[in-house]
Amino acid sequence: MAASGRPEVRAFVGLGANLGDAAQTLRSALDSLGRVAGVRLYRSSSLYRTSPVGASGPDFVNAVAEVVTTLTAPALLSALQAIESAAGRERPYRNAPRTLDLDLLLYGSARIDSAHLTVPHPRMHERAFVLVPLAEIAPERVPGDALARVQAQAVERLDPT
Ligand code: PH2
Ligand code: MG
Ligand code: MG
Repeated sequence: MAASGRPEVRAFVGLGANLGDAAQTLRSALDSLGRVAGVRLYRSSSLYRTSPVGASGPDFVNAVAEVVTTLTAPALLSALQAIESAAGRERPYRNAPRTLDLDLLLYGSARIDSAHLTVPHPRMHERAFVLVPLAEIAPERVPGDALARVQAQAVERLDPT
């Protein structure tokens, strides 16, 4: 139990960007995430260059972060959307190229199906750009055969700079 009286929950956030200086945007988003009241950045994966999946435009940079939070899942989602907006995120059409996308992948072991939020993220197990960084930091959260099923999707780990 944290000082807020709410239990601490481990949540995983997927980060992606394919407009502007995507790597720098992701580093800055990780920093912003750790500064949200009620959120502690526990660990983050390497950055990966990935081919767009079901989307057009330039390659993406993706990563996954694990946070420990006393926020509810909807409150954490709002915080993620505020960070997206601050990075200049616009939504002209579905899967449009984006300056920053922050997706709530997992919230403890919760299953959530509301109008605004579905957790676990409904498409995460089809996406190497989520599973490869997630497996780097939390292999126990990736089902055994999941990585093999997405191995055709191009994912390249970027050197730390
Ligand atoms: N995000 C999408 C759709 N396709 N492809 C890659 N490589 N990385 C993404 O973050 C991504 C995507 C929708 O959010
Ligand atoms: Mg997304
Ligand atoms: Mg999103």
